[in-house]
Amino acid sequence: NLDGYKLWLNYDKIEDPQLASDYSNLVRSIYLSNSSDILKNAQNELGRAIPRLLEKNGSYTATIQPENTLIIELFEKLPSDLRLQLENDFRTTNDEGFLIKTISYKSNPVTVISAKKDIGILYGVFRLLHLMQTHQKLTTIDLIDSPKVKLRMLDHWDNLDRTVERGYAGFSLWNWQKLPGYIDQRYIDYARANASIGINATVLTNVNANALILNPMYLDKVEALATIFRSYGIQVYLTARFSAPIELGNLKTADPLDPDVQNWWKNKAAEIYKRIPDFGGFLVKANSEGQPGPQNYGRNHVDGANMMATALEPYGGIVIWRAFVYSEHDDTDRAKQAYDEFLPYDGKFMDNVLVQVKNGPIDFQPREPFHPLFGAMKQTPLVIEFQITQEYLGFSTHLVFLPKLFEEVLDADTFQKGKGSTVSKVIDGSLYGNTLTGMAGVANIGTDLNWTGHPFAQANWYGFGRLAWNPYLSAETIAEEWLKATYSSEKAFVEPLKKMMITSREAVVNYMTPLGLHHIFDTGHHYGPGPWVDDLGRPDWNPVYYHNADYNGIGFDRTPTGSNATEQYAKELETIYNDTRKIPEKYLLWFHHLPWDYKLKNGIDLWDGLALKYQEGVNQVKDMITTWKNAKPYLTEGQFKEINMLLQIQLKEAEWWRDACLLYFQTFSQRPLPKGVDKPA
Ligand code: GCW
Repeated sequence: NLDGYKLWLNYDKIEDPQLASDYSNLVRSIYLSNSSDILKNAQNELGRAIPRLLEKNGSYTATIQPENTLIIELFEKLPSDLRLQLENDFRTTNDEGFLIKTISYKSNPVTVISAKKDIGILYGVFRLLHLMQTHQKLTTIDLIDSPKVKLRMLDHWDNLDRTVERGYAGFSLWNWQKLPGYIDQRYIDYARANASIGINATVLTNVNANALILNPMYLDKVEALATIFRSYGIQVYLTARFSAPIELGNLKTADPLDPDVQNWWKNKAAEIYKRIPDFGGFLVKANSEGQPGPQNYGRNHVDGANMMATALEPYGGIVIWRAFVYSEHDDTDRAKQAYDEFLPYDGKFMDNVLVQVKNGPIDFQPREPFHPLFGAMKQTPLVIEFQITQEYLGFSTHLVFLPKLFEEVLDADTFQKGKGSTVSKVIDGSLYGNTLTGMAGVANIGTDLNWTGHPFAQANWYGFGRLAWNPYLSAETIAEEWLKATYSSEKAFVEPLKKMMITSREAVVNYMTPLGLHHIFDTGHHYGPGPWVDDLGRPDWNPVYYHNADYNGIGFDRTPTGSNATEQYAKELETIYNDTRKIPEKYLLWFHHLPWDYKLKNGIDLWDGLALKYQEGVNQVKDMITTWKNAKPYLTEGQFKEINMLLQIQLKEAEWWRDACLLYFQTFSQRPLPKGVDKPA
């Protein structure tokens, strides 16, 4: 099925005669300056889209004319009477923002796409095309939009041998062997897709990758990719292995306070910027899961990050330092360790350092409360790291719409500066007034024909980009945009499918880890259930560490009688989380160890409630299958079949999760399954 290759940039023919005629009028006479690579790409995109949407070419004028129906030009280059009309709107747009507006020029109505910089024009053109392919009325339009977050970044976990850590969509896109000479069309289409949703940064390599990427041979290849991506407004970043000065530079140490080490990084930065003047900087995983770091030399994260930041600073580069740390030598609750370790460093990092924090305190689970560092770390810009690839959410086999998860985290109130101190406000910088802001998503992209393995996983890439642009968008809006752009704008198709996508996140929580359970996945691959696993080398990797099921009950006590992780949250939340009567039940077993006969809010026993949640997850997948079958008239045979097969697997595996977890937990609860829960096969 080749359909999926074009992602949400299908540009299917507009069948509605009224819309087709309106849009044809709009592109009857276009002015678009193409004085830069970015603007040329804007023109290329129009050239690609208009003939498909309208079965005719747009016609262009060489200069701005009174007869123009669409004028696409930088604000400062617009004729003065247009500028005057738009001046006010430009007070609120930032350097990457744009406007699309119908105004009048020499007594004729004209639609103007304008921006302060070329990249805004490209974003505006993509938005106009999106509005067309999702059948919006455009006879008069008044749209101003600017991204709220500066770094909108994909983190690839791609190794140089083209395997992708936690990648379920084939191999890495980056063909290192053929680069730099051979430019795969895929690089361009990847950049187009990203630019269409506003992604402006990409980390090409895995945080666990070796140091080789920093060798000149590879830097030549990175340069070739950076050249393409630059023409779509995307900056390239690399992961930097902390021990690179030893591995590549033959130094005896990588101690960040050693002058030779500092010089090595300075020279490396100079070498990179000579090739790639707009190089973004380094993403670093240090002293985490066995990666080398400053602690190997008795130094700390601040020493390490600032040493690299010093090397990059002359060129405007930045360091993104990950806070995903937890140690097997520390028997503190794993959920507490990153906060304990990083909070004391607040205010000590250089201005060009950002700390990247995963959305939750454990590890990309189907549901976690937000990471307590958000809001607490007040003087350090934090990048939130989401995982778009579905390591703990059924790989590319299960349909799970992640923007619902992202939205839940972004909307969460940290209370760290009073009520309304949401994670979004931490991330967009509005809470503490920082200007360097970022959102990162671990990419789910690979060489599969449809890029993401599961066709609906494209929606997670799309949705991540949209939320990075505007963290206040709703998951519903995003689902609707994506469905319309990817499949069909028919209401009878969109409405039920939207509902299915929104439910899909709760479904996976229900059939994998309901009521706050977490990390009960089988070892290593993290695909199926493994709540019984208790014999791994590191106790903090054993599922039993997280669910603590015994004859008395189940759950992780993170209240003052247990690990007291709740103290890392603001008082308002600490009180709620500590209190079984106040805590939202979706977090119940994350924070509490409770007896099997504990009474849930609906009056039933915990054991029964848990079992019914597992069943609910299975039932929700059955409903998804029905919704998909009903959508058949709007789909090609290939589209229908592909997802139907995947949903059938998802159902089987939802049942597997339910049966495995309930049979295992039942050995402790020693209670029968309640009415309504299917007997295990
Ligand atoms: O959850 C773990 C993953 C690792 C990953 C690590 C991290 C890149 O299982 O595969 O390594 O998180 O985020 O560093």
